[in-house]
Amino acid sequence: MAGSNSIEVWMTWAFSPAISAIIVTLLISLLSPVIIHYFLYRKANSKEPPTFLLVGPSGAGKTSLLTLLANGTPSPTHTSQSPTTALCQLPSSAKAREDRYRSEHDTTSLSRPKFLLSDTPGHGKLRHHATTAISGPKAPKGVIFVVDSAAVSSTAGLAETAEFLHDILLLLQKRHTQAKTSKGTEIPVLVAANKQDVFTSLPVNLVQSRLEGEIDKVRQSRSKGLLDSGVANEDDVINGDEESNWLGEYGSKEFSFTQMGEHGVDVKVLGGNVVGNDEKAGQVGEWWDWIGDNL
Ligand SMILES: Nc1nc2c(ncn2[C@@H]2O[C@H](COP(=O)(O)OP(=O)(O)OP(=O)(O)O)[C@@H](O)[C@H]2O)c(=O)[nH]1
Ligand SMILES: [Mg+2]
Repeated sequence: MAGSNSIEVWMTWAFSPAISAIIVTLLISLLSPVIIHYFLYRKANSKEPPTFLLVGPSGAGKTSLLTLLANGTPSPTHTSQSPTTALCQLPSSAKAREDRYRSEHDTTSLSRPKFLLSDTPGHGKLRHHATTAISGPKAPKGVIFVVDSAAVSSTAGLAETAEFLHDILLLLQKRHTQAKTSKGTEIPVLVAANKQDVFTSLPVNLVQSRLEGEIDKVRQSRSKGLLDSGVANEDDVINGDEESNWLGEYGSKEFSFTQMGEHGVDVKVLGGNVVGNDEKAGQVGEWWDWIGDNL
């Protein structure tokens, strides 16, 4: 009874024209947006920056790219033995996703968001670092698969690169199809056709078509291998096991990166070079734009 009485007294006072009630109401209405903004802003700020993952065969230029994006200049590198992470910031030359509708003449400063770039070793025996980072609980914001555009002109180099890329794309595809909701499972992939400065390097469109052709061979031989080894049988085909191990559009004759869109993996192939001769050094503008688009 005493409780309801005191509420009644309080309500009577709150709705009365008393000056103290008006001041308190005014203070509440003025301060509450400020307080809500403060809490929301603090929450947004305390979030860890998103992570982009660098993967690709050994010698493709992942560590060189990491040092260039983090420090502005590429440093000399050695074959990586363990993963490393660096904090990077989008340069003002690249527009972040949130700034994409800004007018060219808008002079207020761009947001220049920060992100983490995580380098993984490309050596065959150390690729579990890359695969666990992709299939682990905390998904990366995007994957940058670095390719040596000169190495893919040789049969062996092309086969190694395509096989690794096939496995990475299949992991991402499985992550997407096995997820209960599609939220956070659409991980875009940038195939960074690096070393465009090298005389023997293939142009970007050729890097793309050769990789697509070779990935097609990999998925054919993997599916044949499953059937031949007895791991998969006719029942598996019916149950969809074979289908879930097939990259891209199931049963399609030719593989293309666009098929990955259906599986929540947007693949872009863009060229550049981390190091090179003086006037062409550090041509990574298209890659920065891709990072900005996906931040
Ligand atoms: N010409 C040229 N050389 C490059 C370019 N990018 C990287 N390199 C060279 O390629 C070599 C290998 O680069 P790394 O960055 O160590 O390669 P990585 O992908 O980290 O290799 P792992 O750590 O073994 O997986 C280095 O000698 C780089 O200087 C480029 O754009 N052009
Ligand atoms: Mg390295």
